Amino acid sequence: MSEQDLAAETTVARTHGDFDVVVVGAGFAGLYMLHRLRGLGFTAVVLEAGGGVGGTWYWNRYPGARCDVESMEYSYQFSQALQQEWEWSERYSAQPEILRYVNHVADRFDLRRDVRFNTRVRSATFDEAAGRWNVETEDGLQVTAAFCVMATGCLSSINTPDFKGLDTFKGPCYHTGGWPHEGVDFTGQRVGIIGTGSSAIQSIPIIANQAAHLHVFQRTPNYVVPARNAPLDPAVREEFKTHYPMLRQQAKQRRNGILYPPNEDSALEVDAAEREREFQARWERGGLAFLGSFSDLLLDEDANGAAAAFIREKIRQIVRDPAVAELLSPHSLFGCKRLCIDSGYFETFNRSNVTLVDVSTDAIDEITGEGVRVKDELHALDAIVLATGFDAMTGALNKIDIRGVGGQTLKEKWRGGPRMYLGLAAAGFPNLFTITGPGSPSVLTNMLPSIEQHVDWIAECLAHLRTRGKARIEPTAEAEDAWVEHVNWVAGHTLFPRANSWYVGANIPGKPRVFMPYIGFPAYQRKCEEVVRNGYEGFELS
Ligand code: N01
Repeated sequence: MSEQDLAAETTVARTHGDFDVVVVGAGFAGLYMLHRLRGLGFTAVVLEAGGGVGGTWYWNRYPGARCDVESMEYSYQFSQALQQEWEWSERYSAQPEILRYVNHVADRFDLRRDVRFNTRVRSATFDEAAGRWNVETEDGLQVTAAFCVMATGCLSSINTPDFKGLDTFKGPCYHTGGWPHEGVDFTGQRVGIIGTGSSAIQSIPIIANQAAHLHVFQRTPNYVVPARNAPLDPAVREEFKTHYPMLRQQAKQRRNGILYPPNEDSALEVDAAEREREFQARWERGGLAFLGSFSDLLLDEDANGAAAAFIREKIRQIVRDPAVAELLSPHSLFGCKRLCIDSGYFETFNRSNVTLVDVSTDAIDEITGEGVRVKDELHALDAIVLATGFDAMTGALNKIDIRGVGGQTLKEKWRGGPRMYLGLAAAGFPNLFTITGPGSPSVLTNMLPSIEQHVDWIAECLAHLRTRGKARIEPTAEAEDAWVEHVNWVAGHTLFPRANSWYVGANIPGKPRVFMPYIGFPAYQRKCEEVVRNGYEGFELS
């Protein structure tokens, strides 16, 4: 079904009148939320800005876009039938396959009829007298519901830096997070890509293969480990399918909800040869498993430095020009920004049609009609790719005018950084939930189990309220304060907050520096369960 067909089809979604729940976003979170709500007999509508389902996988269609969590784990587990019938083709799925999967889920569970596509939410206002949320969209639609669930994604608000002259560039300019659906052919073109985060690292090898010349504008080099992607081994697929429930349970006990085996040893307690062996084994295995090489990589600066040195040595071995290798070598903390997973990234810099432009000390001065100017040098270009990331975790929520009790806006409440109880709800905003909001493990984990855990918690909470005849739920300010303090306390025992990452908002000028996600998926799940067991401790129900 084409997106136009889908959009046309969904205009029949009932959007007038009152609902039990309005859900914003039809990515993995919003779709599963709808499924759970229906199962419990609640009426719900989903409002989605895009022309189709899939959220991040709907928008991020840049060349090489691929998940860095392995396919057999990056999938829903709520339906045993679904996880048995779907056949992933590669170890790490590429964006088109994930989008096919999420469309399959939407069809299989008949979800589209309650989704209104091409509908961007402008505001959500809590009507205190009625105890309901009024949600308004940019095209003037008004929906009211007793509860509002924000399933707006952690990395969905794109960051376009304020480059002088950007709008004067004569050629096309693309953002990786909003790639044209018809694709882009760079054949014969001089292309400039700004940024060297995960999105750039995936797209650079492919664009370099096509373009006449690729200029990579790098402000900060990144730690990158190989994905070692390959067709999915049928034996691995079968092993998962046979033991899915057990493996899913095991994954939930891992710090980031991913199954790779963590090594509990300290990097400093083993000798240099053993350290090297472990790093090398993980390097050869590929993917995020490198983070599990030793238990203290993200806790101890010396342990961290050992992993950093190992990767720098790999870069020197791969990149032939020593000056380019040095420029590509990060000297920041390892793993405290999202670790990048590549397929041939460093090798790409050995190509004669690729130039690395260092903009670490001399920033990009301006973009002219002809290209990108750094100091006195103009890099003439036919097309520009902005791989400049996202206003993470708070960006999508702050774009919506969300008003709670007394007309207070969420944006105002979050002026000093996001404040939420469990990353699920905020004091002063009754009956509003966020899926994988700030203060929950979210982006530090495999997003799928984190999403399912939040959706299940919210669904069961709403069912509980209905059973008890309660109409309103809101966290207390005390519970919220204590949780925010706890999130900071845990982060403070790690190296994470010291890195200039999007986890702390460092990529967005003026954004308050707060470490936003919660470190520790198993402890977090236990806490959420305990809150329920203690009668929704920390919440006021009325
Ligand atoms: O964005 P980023 P991303 N001048 O913020 C640079 C997920 N993801 O889209 O580091 C020059 O990481 C910026 O430089 P610096 C994943 O969680 C997952 O790549 O700020 N450069 C940086 O190099 C990931 O972490 C997957 O100095 C400027 C780059 O732009 C997250 O999304 C794939 C600049 C932005 O990197 C975001 O990744 C892709 C300026 N003014 C994404 N402003 C997988 O699953 C910014 N930059 C594999």
